Amino acid sequence: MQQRLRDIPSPWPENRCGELLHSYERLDRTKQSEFMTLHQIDEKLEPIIADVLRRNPGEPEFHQAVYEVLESLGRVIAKHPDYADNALIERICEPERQIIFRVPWIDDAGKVQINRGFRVQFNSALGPYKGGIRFHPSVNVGIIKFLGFEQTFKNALTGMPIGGGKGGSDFNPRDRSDREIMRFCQSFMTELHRHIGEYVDVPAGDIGVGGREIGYMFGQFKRLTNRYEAGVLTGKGLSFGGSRARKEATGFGAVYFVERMLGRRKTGFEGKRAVVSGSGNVAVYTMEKIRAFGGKVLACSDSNGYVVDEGGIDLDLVKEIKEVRRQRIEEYARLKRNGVRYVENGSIWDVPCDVAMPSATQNELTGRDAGTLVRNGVIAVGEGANMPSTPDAVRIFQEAGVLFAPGKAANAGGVATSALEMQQNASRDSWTFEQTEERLAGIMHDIHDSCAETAEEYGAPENYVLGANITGFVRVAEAMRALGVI
Ligand code: NDP
Ligand code: 2IT
Repeated sequence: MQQRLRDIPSPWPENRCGELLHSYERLDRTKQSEFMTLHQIDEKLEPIIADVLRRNPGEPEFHQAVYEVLESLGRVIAKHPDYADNALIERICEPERQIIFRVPWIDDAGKVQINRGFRVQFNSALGPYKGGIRFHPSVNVGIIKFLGFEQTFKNALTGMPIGGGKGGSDFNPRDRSDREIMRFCQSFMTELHRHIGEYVDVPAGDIGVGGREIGYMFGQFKRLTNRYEAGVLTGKGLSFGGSRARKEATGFGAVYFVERMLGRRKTGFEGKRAVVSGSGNVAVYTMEKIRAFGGKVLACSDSNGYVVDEGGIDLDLVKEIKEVRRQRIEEYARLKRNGVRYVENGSIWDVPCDVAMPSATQNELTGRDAGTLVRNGVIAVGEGANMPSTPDAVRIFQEAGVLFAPGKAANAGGVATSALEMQQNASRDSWTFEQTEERLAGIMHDIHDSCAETAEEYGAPENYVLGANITGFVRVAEAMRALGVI
């Protein structure tokens, strides 16, 4: 029997739309239809959301990701009711395969450590599963499922032949020696290698996984399989089959997207003040491209705090601190005293700016933060991270008329360039930086334009959330229909 929404605990206690979703059953008929209109939720979709909540308990990030996509699909179902046939949407919400495994390794003190490894192979309608690996203590199956679900639509938006997947571990790389990182990566790959392959599933990096970790994992894959299968992982170093511009691609791509979005309002980054959260791979190259487009980045952060540099963030210093010394961002303020402020445990979104680019992690920008940004006159928000804005924050931006680029569209440049790396590996070729960046820019412009066109087609101009969700969904749905009940 189908469970009702009221029987399921609210997945996002702090969120207005989470509360609304939870209390839907208690509203009278008029209020229920107001809710439906507000959220564009087709009545056929409500039991699907209820089922996802019931069948995936304790996974609030996965609930949130599914809810945010299904919220956009009401208009598609109204126009093309057949997309709701044959449990197509239910199948899209169910991962094809979920792998959970033990990762034992030995630390530098000789002590045996245990972590949990995950790979969720979400959807392969468009191509082999593709998506990053995250090493962070917060990782659990719900987080990997949310990321795999998002990845499926993101990858569809790139227009490349790649399905969606995600993996990771609750391993905390912080303060671990290089040898410990290597031993962990080798143990992780010792299990993962049986589940991946050039035509099966192609992992890459994400939080806590960069070129160094991909190198150790590729080395172990090669050793276990006795195959130089370059296309099995992307984000590789240039010395062993990596693509130029992959490291820069997510950040650069996000800025290309936002620049084009601003262009529709006859403006651009030139002369704008930007705030970029995080100081990892995505954040660093987002900052670099903003500067190249004539903008000034005032602040960046890590999980301990944020730095504000009114003179504009000194990127060489950030790279030195984060990529070479692997230290905390607080070090920036220590090394560069003049005009620099370090704030511990505050919100970086309190810093007034024209463009905000959250590039750290999920739900890092709340409704409160969105309110502050709007009051401070923000004109555009581009998500470099995956789902960094809470549903409340997204609604506040949209209601205030702020241009809002959702992660699955704005940060797709990373995975798109991974697909370019796969192309180079398959043809045993190696392109120049310029060639690769040009392809990336073209892909980002195409993603922007197709999201904008879809939003207009469905009567919601400038609603990039709707545009991205519908475009991605339709591409996956069309392929799934053609492949039969799979
Ligand atoms: P990195 O590990 O290189 O950097 C992550 C940054 O975010 C660090 O500054 C980190 O700070 C900060 N951060 C991580 N977790 C938290 C947290 N819980 N609270 C506050 N800050 C946090 O990762 P990436 O730059 O690769 O990834 C950033 C985001 O971009 C993620 O959402 C990822 O899924 C997304 N993404 C990444 C792509 C890629 O190609 N790498 C592609 C598309 C999206 P600290 O060092 O203190 O932990
Ligand atoms: O979230 C993402 O898109 C990534 N972490 C990159 C995935 C990839 O396969 O390059």
